[in-house]
Formats: sequence, C-alpha cells, structure tokens
Amino acid sequence: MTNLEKKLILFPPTFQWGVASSAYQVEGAVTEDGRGPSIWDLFSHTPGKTVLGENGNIACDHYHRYSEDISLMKNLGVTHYRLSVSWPRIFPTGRQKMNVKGLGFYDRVVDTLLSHNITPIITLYHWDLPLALQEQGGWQNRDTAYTFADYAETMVSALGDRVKQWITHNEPWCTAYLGHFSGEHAPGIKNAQVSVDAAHHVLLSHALSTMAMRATQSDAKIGITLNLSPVYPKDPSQENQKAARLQDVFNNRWFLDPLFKGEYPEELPTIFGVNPPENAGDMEIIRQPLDFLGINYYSAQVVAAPPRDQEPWPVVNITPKDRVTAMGWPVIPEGLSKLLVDLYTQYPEIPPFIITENGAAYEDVVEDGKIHDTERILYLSDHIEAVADAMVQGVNIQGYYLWSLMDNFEWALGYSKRFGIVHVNYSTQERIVKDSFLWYRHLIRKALS
Ligand code: GCO
Repeated sequence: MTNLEKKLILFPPTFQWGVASSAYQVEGAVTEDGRGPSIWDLFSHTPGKTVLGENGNIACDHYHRYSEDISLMKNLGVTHYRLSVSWPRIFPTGRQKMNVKGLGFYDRVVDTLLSHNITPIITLYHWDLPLALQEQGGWQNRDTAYTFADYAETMVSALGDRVKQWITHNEPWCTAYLGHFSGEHAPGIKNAQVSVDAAHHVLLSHALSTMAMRATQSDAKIGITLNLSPVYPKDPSQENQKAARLQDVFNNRWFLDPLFKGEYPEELPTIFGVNPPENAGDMEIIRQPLDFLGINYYSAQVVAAPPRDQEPWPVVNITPKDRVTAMGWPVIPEGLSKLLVDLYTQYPEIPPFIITENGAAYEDVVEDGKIHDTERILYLSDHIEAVADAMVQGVNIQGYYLWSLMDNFEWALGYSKRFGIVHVNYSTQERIVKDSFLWYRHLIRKALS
C-alpha cells in the first residue's frame, strides 16, 4: 500500500471526489442557440493576446459531446463534477432577456449528471463576462455587481431544485489582476485603480448574489473559490518576513481579509499605489457568512526583500525550480497543507474548505494510443496526501476536485498546456484516457470502499 492509500481512511464517506472544468475552456459552440459574445471571445480573437491566436470557438466541443464526457466521468467514478455556467448563454447581453435555449443546455447537463449519480456543483463566474456589460464598464462599474446578483438568482431559480452547491466566483484575483492590471487576460486592461476597483465590485457581487440566492433557495450551499498560494520567507530575518507578508497580501489576503474579516489589508496601497473604493456599508455586506471556501491550489512561493534602494514591492521570488510543471510552476505539495492549516488558524470565521482545483500540466506524449503521465500522477498523489495531512491537523475539508477532466483551452496559453487526465485530440475531438485517469479511478474506488 502506498502512503496515500494508508491515509485514505481519513476521508469521510461524504467526501466529494470530483473533477472540474469551466464553460469557455471546454464548451465551444460560441454562437449557438443564442449565446452572446463574452470578453473572452473578443480577447482571444484580438491578435497577439493568446498563444498562436487560439480561441475557444470549438475547444473540446463539450456543448455537443457533454453526454459522452459525462459517461467518461461515470467511468472515472467521481461523485461530483464542478462546471461553470456561461453567463452570456443565459443572458446574451448580460441582463434581460433570458435565453431559454442557453439555460436548456445546463438543464440537460445537470439531469444527465444526476442520472449517472454525479452531483453537480456550479460556478457562476469563470471569467466569461458578457461583452455587452464590458461595454458599460464591466467590473469597473458598480452596477455589474447588481446585474450579477440578478443572473445568480435566475440560475438558482432554474436549477436550485437539483443543484445544491454554488460557487459565485472563480479566482477573483485573476479577474482583478490578470484582467485589469497585467492585462494578460480579458478584458486586457492595465490600470492599478481599475484593478482594485474591479476586485471590490467582484467581491460586492459575490455578496449580493449570495444574499439573493439564499433568499430564493434556502437550502443552497454557497461559497466562493479563491486561488491561493502560501508564501515562505527566505529566512526569518525581519526584512524577509516583511516581504513575505506583502506577497501574502498580494496573493491571498487581498480577497481573504474582506471576505472573512470585513476589511482590506492595510498594505494594499503599498502594493498597488492606490486605495480600494470606500463605500459606506460595503465591507459589512462583503463579509457574508459562507457555507464553504473553495480553494484552487497549484504552487507556493519563497520570497526575499528587494534591494534596499528599491520599493518594498515587488519582492524577489526565489522559489526553487528543481521540480516544475510544464507551466513552470514549482511543485510544492507541502504548501497545500501549510495553506490549509494556516487559514484555519488565521481566520476564525472561515467555513469548511473544498479543494475546487488542483492538477498539473505536463508535456504528454501519446505512444501507441496511451499516455504514461507518471509525473502528473506523482503531482496528484503528493497533493492529495497533503490534503490528508491537513485533515490530520483538524482542518475540515469536504472535497477535492481535480483540474481537469480533459485537456482544454488554457486561456492566454491557448491549447499549448494540457491539464487533463483525459487527452483530447483537437483535430478529431477523440478522447483518450491517460494513465492518471486510471490512477484516479483506482484511488476513488479505494477511498469509497
Ligand atoms: C485558473 C482557472 C482554470 C485554469 C487552471 C490551470 O486557475 O486559472 O480556474 O481555468 O485552467 O487553473 O491554470
């Protein structure tokens, strides 16, 4: 028995063993059944924004092949599936009026999952903002928060009888920072104030939608998913501890503190050079009690203070790179246990956790119709073991969702990075299970037996 197999006893029978995906990364069918354009359609069609100019027009063609893909999940033995809803399928222009055909797709997906005994968990915002809303300022505009709450309420009214777990936002850090500061993601804006304002409106939209969904469906379990990455100082010297603290604010506390303390970290202006908006009452609203916190974990960081004659941020990243994924992300499984344990101690109000994403891209090779992705298996095994190690230390973790079921559109990196445990041949749309798929299936079976 492997170390991980010995630890499976720690996972309760109700543990959610899942896989995760998102709408724009897998669905394709971007003009079908009345779907409106999103910011990612425009961005990916803008020259120079994605690797090889790739876009999600077809992606994994999941819109047409969902039933085959759900059969794969059944074969895999997962108990849960995390999907996201494409807002512009439901409201092609962001609000009024609702597109019945778009909703019909998710209705079918949910019913198919349930008929296979797979429980859906839905993310409402995985980055595909209706383009029409961007034209009115997008997340920079406070009104978008209210519009999002209306959309959330529509979704819960339509599917809440069958879907009980809802995630408002996926990785607001990416929306705010990559979308509005570095400009690497849609809508491609590069402005510190806009970024900090967008973050605030996303947080507000999270809270307003949580309240609206609860009022509509009292048994809905609601959370938000953050991408979190713990930070280690190079050594315990005061200057390096301070650097680690700043990086922690940037990576994690920018969103954690408002959600679970009702305030922004005081170091935020040191990082961005601007202040978050001050709107009376917002912080109390943002601190809504939640049923769970979704955590996406991929890597951690080791940092040092910048040279003395420089600004305190950005800090110097000295994370060892001896073991990295195809993304260049250092593999640090113990960072996951550290993160989970630290969160538990640092935020007294924090709800139970669900690992809503964890996984790795590697350069897969197809040999005789097989993919022997041993590095991915090792990555997954080490990280699931890290989850078990946090559980031993008393952390309440309700699920683990592997990113991702199949290779898909990796945003600005196009199709160049493969995160799936199922290989996708993008010319034929053929799916081939990788060794990691068989490994995960075996693990889930053991855990549930
Ligand atoms: C994210 C998203 C996913 C990514 C995955 C790998 O974390 O960026 O939630 O859509 O594909 O994380 O980068």
